[in-house]
Amino acid sequence: MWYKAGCRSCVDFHGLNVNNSSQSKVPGAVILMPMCIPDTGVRVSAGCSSKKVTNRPMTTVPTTSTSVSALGEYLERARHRIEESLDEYLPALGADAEAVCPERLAMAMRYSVLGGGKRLRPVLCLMATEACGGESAAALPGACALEMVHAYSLIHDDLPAMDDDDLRRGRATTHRAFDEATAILAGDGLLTLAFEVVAKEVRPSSAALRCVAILAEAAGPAGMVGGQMADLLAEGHGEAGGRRPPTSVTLATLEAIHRRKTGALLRAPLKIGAVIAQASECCVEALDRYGKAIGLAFQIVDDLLDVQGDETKLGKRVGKDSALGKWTYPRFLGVDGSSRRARQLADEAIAAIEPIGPRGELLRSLALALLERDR
Ligand code: GRG
Repeated sequence: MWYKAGCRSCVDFHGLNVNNSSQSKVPGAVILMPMCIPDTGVRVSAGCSSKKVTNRPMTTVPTTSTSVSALGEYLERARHRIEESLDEYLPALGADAEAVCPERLAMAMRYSVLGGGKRLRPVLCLMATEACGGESAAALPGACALEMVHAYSLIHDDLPAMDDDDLRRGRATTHRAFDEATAILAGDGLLTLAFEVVAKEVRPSSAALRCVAILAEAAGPAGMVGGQMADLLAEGHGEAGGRRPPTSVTLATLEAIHRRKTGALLRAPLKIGAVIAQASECCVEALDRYGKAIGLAFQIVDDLLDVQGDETKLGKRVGKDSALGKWTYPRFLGVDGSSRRARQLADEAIAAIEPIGPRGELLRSLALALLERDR
């Protein structure tokens, strides 16, 4: 749970613990007051304007004083909708389905995507759409595509040639549950399906085209894949695939690696969500700055969890980074320095969406909540 001693009422949302007590342990955390906005179709004006005027918030639109329980409720409902949509987009099982996708591949893809996870990237996408006055339903295809790309990256990252992990989301990694060839193909299948879903389901087609470009850039050589390669090289992965002693890495290099490896796919949902809402460039840019800051903060917290986290809650091995002598934030800044840097980035994220006004309240709460996650 997020809030430990003294917590009066907590909701545990897959490690994004949310507390409706006003005594948050996060300095400066805001208290959310749920406020229902009727489905008037009228846009509530914020600093940035969007073309879209439809308005059907998923749960509540918080005021400037926001309760953390509103965030918890939102996250629970969003996760449910995302998982329903993922289930529909993924290849089906059964005799008739075999003609479309081999059952073993469908099973491995479904196993990898539907087996838990915080659904942070799709949630960010839905929140961004709503923050720009759009309908979350319109963002579901983009949100699911982001989760598919994320699941693919985890499958491939866990492979023996990469991190060689046997535990993910509290159960066997895909190559352990199936086999390596099936895991590679499940990852490939998810990556390509993600683009199919965006191209076919995001409307209008001009928005779909833009989303394809954003997702490709975030996932590809300039983003996640490039970051993964840079990380392997920094850890001493030789050109011939062998290991050599790790190179000397500076904090700036580490930051550049993480901004691509983890940060890019956490930044993309904000931009995709804003594009789907047909938001003004001002809103797109504000949300992009938010995504850039929380993307890095998320990785710093991940490094901290590898030092301080609970393996059972995390559902993956801990202490691996330090055991392997990996470059991490705690190694450069220590635990306290890393926590301070994460907090600084969360503050940057919050400041970035100032122009969005009250509609950005859930995103503000989420930025603080991510600092306290325990998985
Ligand atoms: C192999 C192409 C390729 C890319 C791998 C993202 C990545 C690049 C590797 C993951 C390594 C890792 C565990 C990084 C730490 C940050 C991170 C992405 C954690 C997992 O994301 P969560 O915490 O996972 O959102 P859940 O299970 O909640 O979805």
